Amino acid sequence: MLWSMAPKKVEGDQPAPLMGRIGTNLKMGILGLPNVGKSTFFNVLTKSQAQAENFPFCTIDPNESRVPVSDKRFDWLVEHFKPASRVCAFLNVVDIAGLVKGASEGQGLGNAFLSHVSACDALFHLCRAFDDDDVTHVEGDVNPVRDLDIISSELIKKDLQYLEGAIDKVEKLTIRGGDKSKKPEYECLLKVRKLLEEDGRPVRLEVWNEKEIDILNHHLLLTAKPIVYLVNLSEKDYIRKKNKWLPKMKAWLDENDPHAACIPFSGSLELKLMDMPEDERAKYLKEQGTTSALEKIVRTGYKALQLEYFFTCGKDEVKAWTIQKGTKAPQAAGRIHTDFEKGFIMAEVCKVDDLMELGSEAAVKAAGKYRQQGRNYVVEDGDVILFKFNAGAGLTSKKK
Ligand SMILES: Nc1nc2c(ncn2[C@@H]2O[C@H](COP(=O)(O)OP(=O)(O)OP(=O)(O)O)[C@@H](O)[C@H]2O)c(=O)[nH]1
Ligand SMILES: [Mg+2]
Repeated sequence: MLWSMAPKKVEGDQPAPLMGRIGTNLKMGILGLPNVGKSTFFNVLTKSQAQAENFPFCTIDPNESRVPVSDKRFDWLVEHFKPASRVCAFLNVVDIAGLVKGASEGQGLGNAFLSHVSACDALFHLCRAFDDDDVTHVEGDVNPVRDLDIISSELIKKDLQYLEGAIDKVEKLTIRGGDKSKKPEYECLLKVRKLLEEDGRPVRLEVWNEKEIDILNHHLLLTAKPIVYLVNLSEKDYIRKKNKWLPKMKAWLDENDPHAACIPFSGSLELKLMDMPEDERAKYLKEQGTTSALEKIVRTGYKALQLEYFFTCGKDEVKAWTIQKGTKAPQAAGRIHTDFEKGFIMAEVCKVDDLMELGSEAAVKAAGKYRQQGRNYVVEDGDVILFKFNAGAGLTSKKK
């Protein structure tokens, strides 16, 4: 049965260049058919008041907000260091307009909608699996598997349209203009077109080499964006962890997006919880034998963006610094201050899990688990780091 599937690990996965935009200000967009509960979900997630009403295309302009990423390790560090200030990591979330069949040909909000998807780096694909005769479904009835097909095929169609123009441009330069430097790009784009057109497969499912990723990152295709699937259930189904669509959706995912995470949640339960005072909420969840899915959804979204964080800790501040996966120590230091990157000497690193297990920095040092790392060190999620850098006039070490 499908219940909170974790993304499957790819065998023999090598650290490869990342597909997508470079930077740490990346966004998760909420994708789905109109009137499936995207804005309601956005509101409970970000504690905002975006308009959510029972009619399709209620949302037109995207709403954006950020949500704190909850993390027990961060809470432990705050408890341990008792800092004057604390800064956790945040996930940027964008609520976008609903997409309908034919959007790539201009139906519904058409291209405006697709440009909103394009501005996001990964997507929460929200599927309606709750019955409610009062809530209009644009396709007439509830069928999340059909909805998955509609949206996936619109994204593929839109990428194909985009490719027509892109291929034409490069073709002019390389085939007719004789510019050999554009040949690899031309060939890569033809390969993408074949994948989308003949196999109907999204770009994100294919394994690409470094050069191809570099080319694809100039085009940022819609089907290259990672997707986290969210299944919106009734409160009752969510609590009993049962819904007739879940096995069918799992079969669809196995076939169409086997490495993706899929998380069931209940918009109506989350909405109810949001309006309760803290103690009442805890009591209700205990009585029902359930938990809110929001924290997990936020953490999974953050991972889908290929973001992670390291910590700096002290009496002044405990802070989670967002970096892209695969960032090396000097560039991670540069997140704090450009001088840290320019004058980088080394990083003193320990794992937050070791710190939590052994209880203090002194104990971690005594156990030989505090490591000095140089400029080639790839920072890992949950590293606790103290950077040493050359501040210009002689060597100094500075704590942040
Ligand atoms: N029963 C039930 N109704 C919901 C749920 N989530 C949203 N709704 C209702 O569905 C209607 C549409 O909700 P929205 O959140 O505006 O949906 P949307 O996907 O943002 O819609 P568009 O912006 O038009 O694409 C509203 O009447 C909501 O009250 C849910 O989890 N359960
Ligand atoms: Mg909306």
